[in-house]
Amino acid sequence: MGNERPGFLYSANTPYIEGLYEVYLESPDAVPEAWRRQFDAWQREIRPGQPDRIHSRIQAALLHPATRPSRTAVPASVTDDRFRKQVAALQLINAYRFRGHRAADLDPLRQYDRPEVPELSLAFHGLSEADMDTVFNTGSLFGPEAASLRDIIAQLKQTYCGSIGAEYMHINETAQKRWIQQRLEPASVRDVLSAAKRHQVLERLVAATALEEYLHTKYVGQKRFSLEGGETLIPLLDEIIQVAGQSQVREVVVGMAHRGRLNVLVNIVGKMPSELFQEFEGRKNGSGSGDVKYHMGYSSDIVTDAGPVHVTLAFNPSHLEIIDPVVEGSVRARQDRRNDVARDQVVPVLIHGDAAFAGQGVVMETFNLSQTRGYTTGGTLHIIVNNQIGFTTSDPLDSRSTLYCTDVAKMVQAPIFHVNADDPDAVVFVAKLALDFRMEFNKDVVIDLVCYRKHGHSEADEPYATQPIMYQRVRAHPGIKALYVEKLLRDGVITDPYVAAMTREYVQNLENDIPVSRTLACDIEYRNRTSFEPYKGGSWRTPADTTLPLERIRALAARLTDYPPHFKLHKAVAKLTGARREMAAGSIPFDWGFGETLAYASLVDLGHPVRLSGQDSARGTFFHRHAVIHNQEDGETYLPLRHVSANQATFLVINSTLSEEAVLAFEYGYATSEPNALVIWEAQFGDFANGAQVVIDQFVAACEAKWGRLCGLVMLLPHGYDGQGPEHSSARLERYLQLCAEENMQVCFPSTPAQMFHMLHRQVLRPYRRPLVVMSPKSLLRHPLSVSTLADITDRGFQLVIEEIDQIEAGGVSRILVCSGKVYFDLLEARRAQQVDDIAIVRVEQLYPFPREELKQAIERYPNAKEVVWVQEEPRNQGAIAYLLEGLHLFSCLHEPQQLVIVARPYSASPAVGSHVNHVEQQQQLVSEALRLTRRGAQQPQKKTA
Ligand SMILES: Cc1ncc(C[n+]2csc(CCOP(=O)(O)OP(=O)(O)O)c2C)c(N)n1
Repeated sequence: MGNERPGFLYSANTPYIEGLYEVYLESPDAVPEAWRRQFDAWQREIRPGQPDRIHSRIQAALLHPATRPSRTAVPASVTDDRFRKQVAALQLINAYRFRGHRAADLDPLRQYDRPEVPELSLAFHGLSEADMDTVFNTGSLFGPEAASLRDIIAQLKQTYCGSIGAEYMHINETAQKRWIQQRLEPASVRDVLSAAKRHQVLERLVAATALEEYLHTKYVGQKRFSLEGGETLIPLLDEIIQVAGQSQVREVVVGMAHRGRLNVLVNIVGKMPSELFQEFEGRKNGSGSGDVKYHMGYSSDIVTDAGPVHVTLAFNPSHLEIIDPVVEGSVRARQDRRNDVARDQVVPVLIHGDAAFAGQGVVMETFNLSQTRGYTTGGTLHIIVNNQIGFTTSDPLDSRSTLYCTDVAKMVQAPIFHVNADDPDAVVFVAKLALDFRMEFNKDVVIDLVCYRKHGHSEADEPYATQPIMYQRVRAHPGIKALYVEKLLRDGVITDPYVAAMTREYVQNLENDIPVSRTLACDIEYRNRTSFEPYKGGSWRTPADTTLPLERIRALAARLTDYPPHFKLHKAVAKLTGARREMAAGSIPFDWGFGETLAYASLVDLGHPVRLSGQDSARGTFFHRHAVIHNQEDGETYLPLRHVSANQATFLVINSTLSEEAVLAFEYGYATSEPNALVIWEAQFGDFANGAQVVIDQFVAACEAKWGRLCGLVMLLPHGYDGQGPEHSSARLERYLQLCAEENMQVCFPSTPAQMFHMLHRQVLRPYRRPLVVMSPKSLLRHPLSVSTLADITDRGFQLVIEEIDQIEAGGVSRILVCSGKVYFDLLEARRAQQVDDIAIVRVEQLYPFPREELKQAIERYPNAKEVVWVQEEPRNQGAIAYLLEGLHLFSCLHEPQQLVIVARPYSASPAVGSHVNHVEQQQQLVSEALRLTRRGAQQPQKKTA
């Protein structure tokens, strides 16, 4: 900025500068010459089509070496008193925009005195009582109008320090800030709701209150996690759905935890009262082992002025906040199905508790997904039911380190509207404002509904023991409905008998089992809905033809190895592309990357979308996939899988954020909403999936049993004892196998590229949807023996068990090795090297559901085998062995007098040794033991080679 830089550009003056900038935008001549030139210069730097980053420029300017702390917020160089006061008035207006929320009337319990906020005082800006009747230019507060300082302050207090505390000045984009400002200012204009609207609000408030009271007296002491103290949530949600309908939103997907869930289910989503009562009475039947009533999901079509909106309340496990990314994934799938590129037809709404929102890391992970290409849903509406108490008993002082429970949302510059739940008019205003913001800017937005909790954490809990003072105030609180009724009576909007009749009618409806939500639509078309009907009858044994004729392989391969002529490929990628051409021609064997890529190509060609995400997934962590080709000259990218055929389905590969929990949950949510697609999450190394353990336990393994939801998600977990140390060797196969029951998922350990091809093909082509957990390889990606032929793709499908491949005389076999995955090749190589001819090797490619028949048959081929040996690379306390023994899977395949022998690494606390030399020794010992090389007196394999 050189010499022209105004002399008072100090950090303490940020509000001043921003205020001045606001004035400049409205009327450039109203600001001093030096500033006008400065702002003109900044404006010129804005590139067409780019957002106005003037705020960043101010911040950057403040970091200039010349920056030094100012003693006063008012620039010293401004000498003219009249002008100085005008600037001070603008500065004060801006201070309310920045800091007014600190003095807002947000707490229904009025537990603390509202803080003195220095920036909101006259003195802070060099003003005094004597200036109260002076008339000032107000920037945009009153439009172009000037006003007295007294009127300005009155308006500011009403706008920023009433029932709404707005935090939005942290947003960089000027357009967004100005949009919010124009909606908030001045409050005297915005705070007018029609009588009809207030009737509606009252009606929903009566519903929310009456339901809780009804359940409280009918089901005494039963847990329901009452909404009392925060009943305004119901009119808030009602408004959101109505506004959504008017904005042409066709689906709203809601994720929420326990608090107030039953109320939302009945009063918003239209669950039949009788269904809820049956659950309270423990009479509800259903398939699977089920879940408690406050975790169940529901959906319906709600009538709005502009057509029906499909509202889904997602099922929910107890683990707080983990539903957030699941809902986001589900929304993304619904948007994709509708080809909703603007992301305006389906909107996610997430309802949080204050402690959970501040405390759970997955909230941050989900925010971090919100604007990324592969995961954005065009903005989420977050609602915090902030009852000002965290956990069962704890104070905010113990449950967070931030001022507000919502501060994490600032990481994506979401506007945050704190609102007092005792003021339903303000809540409804904020509901519309927030949804309109989301629709306008496709960004996240937060409503912090500040309320209280009438009972303990649950109804069986005693809150006075730990919160005596808070609960004295709770006891003295008349209730939100009572306050609102009082207000409406005062305003002459209603009469007493009207409310009594409304309440009576609501209770009668409950008792007569009439839906008590808004009107439900029953005759809308289902074109854009997910249907799992086609997948319900099948079993994992339902056959599917996963083979591919030679001409299809060749046609697909031609597309996969094609790229724009001007593309200069990286050497390694060019080599790989050439090799893939040869593989398709049958001149060299198939490798892993090609088998996998061919499966994707075939699926998109058949109309099944493919979505693959994970860290580095586009290239492949181990450099084998290269689904995205990069032109080495200009960085341009090309995805051959998007050019397979004219009417193909979409192929999306995403290099994910560095998250396991939120990303896996997102993909889970996507897969539960899009059964037609192949949805894959890939861990960078399999063990990193333990960062997503909640998702695996709560959703992948148990979702169907708890909530009856099917899901065809695939998890690719690189697993293999390759000597890379304890952190990268094991995908913890044992943990997945321990979670297996009731055919809830499939666990596979494919050993060849063709097996990978058929397994992925089968996952989509079978009319059957269950999660598929895959121990995927690292070293096998380039292993010379882990290859396939064209015939393996054209002639046979996925083999649950692969029998002996060498010419071994069956009658002479005395020992059968049974194994899975990469160790097979070590065994095979050693057996060939040692010319062992009395040991057969059989591979189990699917561990769950266990293919007993197939393995039994394979074992029966060797009538003289006395021993069946399970060989695994994992330590004895890990891998598949415990599962195989416990489930008698191996025993049931033996026949008298066969013995079962186990060969594994020794028991170990850690998955693998750190030293490569130790690893090699262990591996050789394992192989030798399995092949009885030591007992035979044969030399160790490496010695022989030497
Ligand atoms: C991940 C997780 N940790 C702990 C719990 C146990 N728990 C259930 S509710 C709750 C308190 C939640 O407080 P808040 O988020 O403020 O919601 P509120 O119950 O007050 O509405 C806790 C700790 C849980 N359900 N999930």
